[in-house]
Amino acid sequence: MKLLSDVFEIVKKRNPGENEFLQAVSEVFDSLEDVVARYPKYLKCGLFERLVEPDRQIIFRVPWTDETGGFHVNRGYRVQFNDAIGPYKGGLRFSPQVNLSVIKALGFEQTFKNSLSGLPIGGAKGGSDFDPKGKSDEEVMRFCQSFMNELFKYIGPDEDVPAGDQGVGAREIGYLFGQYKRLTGQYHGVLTGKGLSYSGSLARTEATGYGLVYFAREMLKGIDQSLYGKKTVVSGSGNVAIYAAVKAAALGAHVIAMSDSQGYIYDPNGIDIETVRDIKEKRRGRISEYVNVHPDAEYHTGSSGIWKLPCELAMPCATQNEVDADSAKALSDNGCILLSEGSNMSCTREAIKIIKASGMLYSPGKASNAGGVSVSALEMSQNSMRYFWDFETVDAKLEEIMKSIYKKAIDTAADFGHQGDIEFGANVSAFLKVADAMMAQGSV
Ligand code: NDP
Ligand code: 2IT
Repeated sequence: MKLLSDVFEIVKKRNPGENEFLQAVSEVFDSLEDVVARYPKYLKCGLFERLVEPDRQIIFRVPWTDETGGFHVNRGYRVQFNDAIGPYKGGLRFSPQVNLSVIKALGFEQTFKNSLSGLPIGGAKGGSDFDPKGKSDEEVMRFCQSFMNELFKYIGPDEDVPAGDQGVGAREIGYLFGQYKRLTGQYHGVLTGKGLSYSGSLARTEATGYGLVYFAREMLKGIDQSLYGKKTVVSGSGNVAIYAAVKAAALGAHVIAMSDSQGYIYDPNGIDIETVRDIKEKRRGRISEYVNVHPDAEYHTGSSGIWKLPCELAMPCATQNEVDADSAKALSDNGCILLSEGSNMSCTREAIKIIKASGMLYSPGKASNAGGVSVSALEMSQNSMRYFWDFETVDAKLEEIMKSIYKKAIDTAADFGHQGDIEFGANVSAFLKVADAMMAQGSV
């Protein structure tokens, strides 16, 4: 009989050079040795080989023209990873760093995250190597329309429901939705993260960041601590980072630093989040502009320096592998007690090992950033009902979902003798649900 390590060797051979994807698979597989020992049936029936192969990978040409009539071609992706527990669900990322490996890694992660949410959604991810930075609204609109001209063939409210991610926010979702509607004549919940005037959900914008902080609060409760008064570093200054900082501050944390892809700001007085929102949400500017409004703050070029700042709570909310071994070591040396991932796959494998060995609390993105997709699923529910819930109702559901994910992870970890290991508990609990659904449906 094959071992899990043999399966991983096959994955490596079949997906050469796909480093991000291999990283995501090995992170999950490392937690599953104990599952295989307890339940050999999964290995016997070849479930792991099936789990690591996406159901479908769609790659397409996206031609568009710029303001001057110049012609461009980007590459579009949609990887429909696994629909064992519900229709495919997951975001779209527009960034020059996008490639098949990144999208497969994110789609694989999404399958487990969506399982943890407890809601009936399968896993997918998509996007393009298009960079929305520096483009006019009209250029972004033309790109989104061209992207949807192909994508619409593969999505639907009971089939596959994309949403936002890096580089895809309310503006892009609006253009994508408009084009889907034009092409199909259908007005339904085929995308989430829609504007509030056209069937979006209240609290979706805030959901990932708020959910991250609700999750961190549960982790801290586990060691009889709270966020109150804790020096907190939040990397990034996009959708996830901004609402993580808002909620952390509302619960009494002292948020001292944020960043963007070019550098970070340190404000000993506490980050003024309204200034950050004005720069990043309203003007799509650079985080460096913060010091023009707050001269006591410092701006440093290079984003990774943010992890050298002494802090008690670290919430990476920018991108994958933003915390490497050096950064993890600096955090633990400086007395940080918690790292909770807001971005997907924030930490390298080496960084996770250092963080866990140091005794810091650690949560992987698939658990702690699941608030975004959870409220997306609530948006789907509201669209199906042709109804809406008020902000407090959605926010209360979000809070309950984050608490339940924490409990699932902690209880599963304890059940397997890995007390307190949230990464292990999240991976195993998420896996068991997906695996059992696949077996029940005869897909193995
Ligand atoms: P946004 O595009 O809104 O923001 C991304 C932020 O990260 C920007 O501030 C960007 O800076 C910064 N950034 C990008 N690359 C780097 C880098 N290499 N170093 C430092 N900063 C960087 O994206 P989101 O906030 O939506 O997504 C952030 C992360 O959260 C991603 O990993 C995403 O997959 C994950 N996530 C998002 C969810 C959502 O609902 N949106 C849900 C769950 C997870 P700049 O302005 O310079 O580009
Ligand atoms: O990584 C993620 O969970 C997201 N980008 C959100 C996906 C969604 O469908 O809301």
